[in-house]
Amino acid sequence: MQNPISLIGAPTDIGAGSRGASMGPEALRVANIIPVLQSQGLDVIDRGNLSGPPNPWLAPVDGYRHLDEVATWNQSVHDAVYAELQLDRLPILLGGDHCLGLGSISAVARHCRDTGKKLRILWLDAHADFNTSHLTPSGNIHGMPVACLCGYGPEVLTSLSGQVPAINPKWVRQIGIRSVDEGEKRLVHEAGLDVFDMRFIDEMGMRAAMELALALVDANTHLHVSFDVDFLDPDIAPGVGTTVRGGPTYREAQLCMEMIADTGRLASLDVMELNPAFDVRNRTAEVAVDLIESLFGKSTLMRKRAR
Ligand code: Z70
Ligand code: MN
Ligand code: MN
Ligand code: MN
Repeated sequence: MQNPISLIGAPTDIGAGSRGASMGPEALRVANIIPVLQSQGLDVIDRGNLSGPPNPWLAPVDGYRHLDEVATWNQSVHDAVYAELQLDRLPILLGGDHCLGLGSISAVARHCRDTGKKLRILWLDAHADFNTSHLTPSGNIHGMPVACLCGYGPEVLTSLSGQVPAINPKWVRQIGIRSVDEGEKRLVHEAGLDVFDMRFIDEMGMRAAMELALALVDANTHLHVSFDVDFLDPDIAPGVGTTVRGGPTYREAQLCMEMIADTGRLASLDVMELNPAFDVRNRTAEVAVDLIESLFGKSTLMRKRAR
């Protein structure tokens, strides 16, 4: 039933504000991502790592750091993810910083256009990643991929899917958000993103948030999950470049993943921003792999499909 899985490593920190996310793919492999997926009965191929330009670690130019290198990496991610989708495989992008969500989701958007699927994107993150070159406090492009997907950004980044905008903001559900810059807030509101921030999760619970976020997922839906590991509370996930206090607990994150698994519609995944340079004995990678196991259907007991 389940499409076979292809792991694609993208070892770069080209869009990030600190170095080290380039080591994320190997840390996830060391944390046994392949055997864990296989233990769920999945067919898994590791395609190895993509290659691309090194990180020159320069200051921003016109509001962007490393725009050319970011564009090159994203083109390569787009091509690799699109190739797997065309083979009816389920791509898992092992990041790498979150600027690469742009290439990954651009490929997914192109594939959904090809196949007439309805695209829904769950963006699990502490951050909205909805900055533009005018709004950004940092110039780091990992703070911009959702905006670029929605058509706010430089042509070299907005046009990767072959159509601008690549996606409609109404297709996005953001979960776990708790750090949004001032100008970014206005643009999130203006674009009409559906945001289940930590205030919502505190008040209503993860279950209500996920029920609403998944409400319109149906049999014709391609569900993409873009998992920024800084979504998680820093107590359980210190190994990221930008920790933000007050994220989902281990149990809340497990429930989030289990409810996504219950839809049976997960068709592509990004695992981003894991930074082994900030981690403690690869613990964050192990937590991420635990959660991915739930995302692919591990549950404590046999359960009836919820939908
Ligand atoms: C801030 C910016 C960001 C991830 C930090 C931070 C963005 N909004 N994203 N870490 N993953 O610089 O744009
Ligand atoms: Mn398909
Ligand atoms: Mn992010
Ligand atoms: Mn983030």
